[in-house]
Amino acid sequence: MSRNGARTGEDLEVKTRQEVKSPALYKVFLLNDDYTTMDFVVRILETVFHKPPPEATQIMLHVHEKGMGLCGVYPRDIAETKVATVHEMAGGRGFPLRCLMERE
Ligand code: TYC
Repeated sequence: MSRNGARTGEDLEVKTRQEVKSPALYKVFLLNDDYTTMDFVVRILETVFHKPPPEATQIMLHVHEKGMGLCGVYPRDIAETKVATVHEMAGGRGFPLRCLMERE
């Protein structure tokens, strides 16, 4: 704002930068456990995270061997929905599969 209260080019530049700020992103991970079947985890990766079958198998094996693995990166509401969907689908089948999200 200038001394006489009028908007300056600087004010407009600040406003434009705020309006295009992109939303925070969250990484969604699957955790390993001893009970969930490999087939079920692959199906979760294909249906919830839209991974093609060979990549879904690769991610599942990575989680099985290393303990956790990245499934995707999403805005917060989408990441929350994916975590909830995994827990609902796993719980419905009696599997203890866990999924978590972490701000990027
Ligand atoms: N460790 C499980 C088994 O041997 C398979 C598994 C993989 C479970 C990935 C969870 O996120 C997971 N049946």
